[in-house]
Amino acid sequence: MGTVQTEVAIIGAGPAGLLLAHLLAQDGVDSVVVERRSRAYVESRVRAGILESSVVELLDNNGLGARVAEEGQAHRGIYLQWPGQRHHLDFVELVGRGVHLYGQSELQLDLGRARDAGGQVSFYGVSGTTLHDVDTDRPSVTFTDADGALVRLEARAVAGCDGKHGPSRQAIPEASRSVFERLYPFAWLGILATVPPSTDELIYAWHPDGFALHSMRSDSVSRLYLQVPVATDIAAWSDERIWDALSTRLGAGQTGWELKRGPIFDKAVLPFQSFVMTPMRHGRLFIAGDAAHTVPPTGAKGLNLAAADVALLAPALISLIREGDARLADAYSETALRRVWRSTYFSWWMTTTLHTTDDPFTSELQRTVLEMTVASRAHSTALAESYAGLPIGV
Ligand code: FAS
Ligand code: PHB
Repeated sequence: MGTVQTEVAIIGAGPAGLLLAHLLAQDGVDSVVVERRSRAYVESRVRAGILESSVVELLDNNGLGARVAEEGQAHRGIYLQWPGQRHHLDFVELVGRGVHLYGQSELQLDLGRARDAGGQVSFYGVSGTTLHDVDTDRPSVTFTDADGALVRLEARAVAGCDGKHGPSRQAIPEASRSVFERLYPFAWLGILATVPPSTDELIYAWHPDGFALHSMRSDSVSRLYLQVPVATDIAAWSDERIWDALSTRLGAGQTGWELKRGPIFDKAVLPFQSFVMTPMRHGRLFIAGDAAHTVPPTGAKGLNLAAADVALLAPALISLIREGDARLADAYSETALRRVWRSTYFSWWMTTTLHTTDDPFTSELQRTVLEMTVASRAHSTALAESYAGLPIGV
């Protein structure tokens, strides 16, 4: 078995893992990233699209803001709608900040290029990732690399950034772990289509047939989602059926507005789940991103939470490894979880307010909440504050 030494072993080359690696490198702390998928696969995954302004600022402050500024789109707010009603919530007017539209796959490209420039070691296409001795100050990770060689990665700390299905969570003793979970009776069918968006900013639409969201990736590519039953088979949804459902749900009672259609080049069913695992730290193992928590995408929080976690974790690891000062590391889990639970609540609120059920009482409550939100500055400010996000570390 070959041995590799580093200061921080990072499991997972998603946004959490690569952004953590970049923030550590900014302070000269070495890391090795271990990823089970190929780099091409990781960079091609179609996922999130919205960045909170505090995340854009974090990227910009760390030399990663150029393409976000050039190719991203600054959005002042969103549209909330239900049949016959469409209301724009102007976050900049309400809370002084908006959001940025920038695809997660673009961010993955930026992070990968930054890591190349730093000349740091990453292992893609690994298997058998196993964590060892995380409750000592000499933890390690073993794995089989893409060439079939066994590798032991020795480190001062391990960052579990391995998403919803990774091994790092299990390295925390079951007796020490608490899991909080909420499943939903629906999912999203998401598409990417080569067609200019039919809106300038995102439309979140409640409709008796089901929720629909009109997002975008550029002036020529639209990203749209529609609520479907949880066990939906994508094969049952032809392009025409998808466009018909989106047109119905987004166009209901919107006189003079029509949804433009175009060739769909990507479609998938996305499961919904609220999940939080505590604590986010055990000994020298620190968990960040979807490895610790997943939220329904309705609140556009998943990627932003991952970034907020590692913005806290990087200085904690730097203090621990460089100065032997454990105070930030000891506070990491509690501090991160405050934002995790706020984002979990907001994602649950957006999801349960906008997704149709077959209960008439719930439908009346949902319409009432939407009417209150657009009519009351206090309610729309509360939504704006959560959607645009709070400063990191708050
Ligand atoms: P990630 O899951 O991105 O990365 C974890 C990495 O760890 C993966 O690359 C994985 O291959 C790797 N890994 C796992 N096990 C491993 C092992 N044993 N060894 C080595 N590596 C291992 N969020 C939004 O805000 N809006 C959206 O529209 C949205 N859509 C989504 C669609 C899908 C299909 C999914 C799954 C998520 C979506 N999300 C969305 C949430 C998503 O953006 C996550 O919040 C974000 O990717 C979190 O980043 P990471 O924590 O880095 O986890
Ligand atoms: C996206 O553009 O992929 C997106 C935007 C907002 C959401 C979810 C997904 O709430």
